Amino acid sequence: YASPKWWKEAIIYQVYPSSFQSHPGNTTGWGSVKGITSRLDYLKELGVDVLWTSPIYKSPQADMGYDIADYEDIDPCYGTLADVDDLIRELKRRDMRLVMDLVVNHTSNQHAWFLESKSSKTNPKRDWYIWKAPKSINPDGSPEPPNNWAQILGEANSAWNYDQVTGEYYLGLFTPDQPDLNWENPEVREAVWDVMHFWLKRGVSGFRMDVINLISKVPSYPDAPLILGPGHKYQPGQQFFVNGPKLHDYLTEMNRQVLSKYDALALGEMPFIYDEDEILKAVGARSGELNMIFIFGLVDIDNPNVRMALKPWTVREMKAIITRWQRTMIEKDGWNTVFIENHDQPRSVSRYADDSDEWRDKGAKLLALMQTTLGGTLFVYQGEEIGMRNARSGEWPPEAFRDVETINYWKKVQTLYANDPDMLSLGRKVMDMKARDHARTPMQWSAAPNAGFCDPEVTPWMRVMSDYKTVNVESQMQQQSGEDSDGELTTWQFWQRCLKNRAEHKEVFVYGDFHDQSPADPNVYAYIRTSSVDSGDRWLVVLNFSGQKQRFVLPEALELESWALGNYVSEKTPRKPLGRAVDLQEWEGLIGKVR
Ligand code: TEU
Repeated sequence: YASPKWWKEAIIYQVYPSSFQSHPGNTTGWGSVKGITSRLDYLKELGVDVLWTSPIYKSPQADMGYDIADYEDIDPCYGTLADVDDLIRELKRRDMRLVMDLVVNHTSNQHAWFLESKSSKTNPKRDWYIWKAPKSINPDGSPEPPNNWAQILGEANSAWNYDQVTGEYYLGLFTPDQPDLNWENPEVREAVWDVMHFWLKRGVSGFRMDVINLISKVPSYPDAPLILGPGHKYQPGQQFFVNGPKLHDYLTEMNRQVLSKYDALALGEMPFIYDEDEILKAVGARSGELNMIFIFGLVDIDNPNVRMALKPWTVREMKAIITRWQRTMIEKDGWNTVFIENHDQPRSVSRYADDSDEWRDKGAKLLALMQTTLGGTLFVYQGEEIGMRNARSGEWPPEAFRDVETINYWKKVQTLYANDPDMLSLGRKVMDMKARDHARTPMQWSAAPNAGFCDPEVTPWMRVMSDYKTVNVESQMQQQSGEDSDGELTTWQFWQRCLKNRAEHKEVFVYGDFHDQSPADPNVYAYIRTSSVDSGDRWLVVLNFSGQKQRFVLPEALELESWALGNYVSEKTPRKPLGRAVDLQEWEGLIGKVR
């Protein structure tokens, strides 16, 4: 609380532009910038301060805009630069801000820089990307890639792509459509700084920097160890490009050349790294690099070595991960991000709670209570506020998936396990549980055709989830507590209430101290948040992460003053007693003040 900042206190809402909101008369089936602008009052009412939009730049959309062909223009499917200026103006009018995605580990293979780079070995931009000669030539004349690294979004394939014209390979860590930029080259860094100035001068308030910890590669490009099983020629090379040797030099330079000149948010996405010292180098208060990063601990909880696979996990592990980063950032003067959803992850209610019709609402509210009472900057992903869930198991045929990662995954499974029905059905299960598309379906605004996402006669680019008639913004905002209901808030109304509570007690929930009260309990997560100012306000949070009733007993030193919020509390349900023993219903969550 000693160093308050807008980006610490802000509620940041992630908009996935293709699926957020289209506008009347738009026949593309895609969301648009105009559509986003039309929903600002809605977001304000929810309690949002800042929008982060996933990429809207010109792009062939090989990876939904994370393949950028022009950093200084908007893709026609989303609108125009003038639409963005309008969005920024309308945000400012409401005292809100825009944060844009900055994808500069790689560009699209259609970016002018890459087209030049690949045109000849002597082109001035040749060295803007990472080109290497084949490791060897096979007896049949075919070349072998420089090393065995696998693509991140298609681990059956090499991360190196052969170019017939110049006889060399270029690196594309994610897909062949996303060639990696060569950050060793100072001209590349200059070009990136220019892009950042361009948007900051236009009124953008900062960036979410896509895979920013992948920009420095180990220059010898060694082979990766064998991690993936039989049938996998290529292997994850993460240890050779995650937080590589020059990362901190580049981030320091970025800060000096660009960020230090604006009041801008520098938010780094940093997958594949869990090392405390490495992370603190980037987000320590005095690091001079980034303000905050997305740490992947929690969202990787069910990932073995690659994301498209399953690993069992326990609530106790989940609690330990959250507690670890809450404590670390407090003790070591860093800064947390609080998030459990984004466009790369399945829906949180399906993953961390129970998305059955019976428990979905309680589960979504439980997650709202948890997130709005954790320290750091809070992120809400579109649809999370109404408890949107994954497609039901088996509901989507394999062809329904649109994401390149899932398409590549299903291809691999079919190739490797064509005659193994068990492995094929396991593959389907992985898609049902992990596919990124679960989070990319159109926002459910109302019970109107296409869920109010686009005009009725237009076909949306991605299928609308089948439950939109019952689960949508309009009905959840309108429902009155009164005679005919039991007075319970809807998921949306509960989120709004929780966000308000956080905003009213920032010194506790955003900045305060954090102490786990139940590290050994296999189901209940209970913690104390203590105000960072002299008042010493203390709040208790008790969350039952199970579908069974549980009892939590308050530690001796604590005495409850009052319960403030709970996902079972309603006008007709009497308040919980204030005794030492807290009896919890299935998926029940409560917060209260401690004396
Ligand atoms: O994601 C980076 C990333 O590593 C993951 O979250 C990724 O989705 C996962 O590892 C795949 O298994 C970012 C973007 O958020 C993602 O949408 C892009 O596809 C990726 O970078 C490439 O730009």
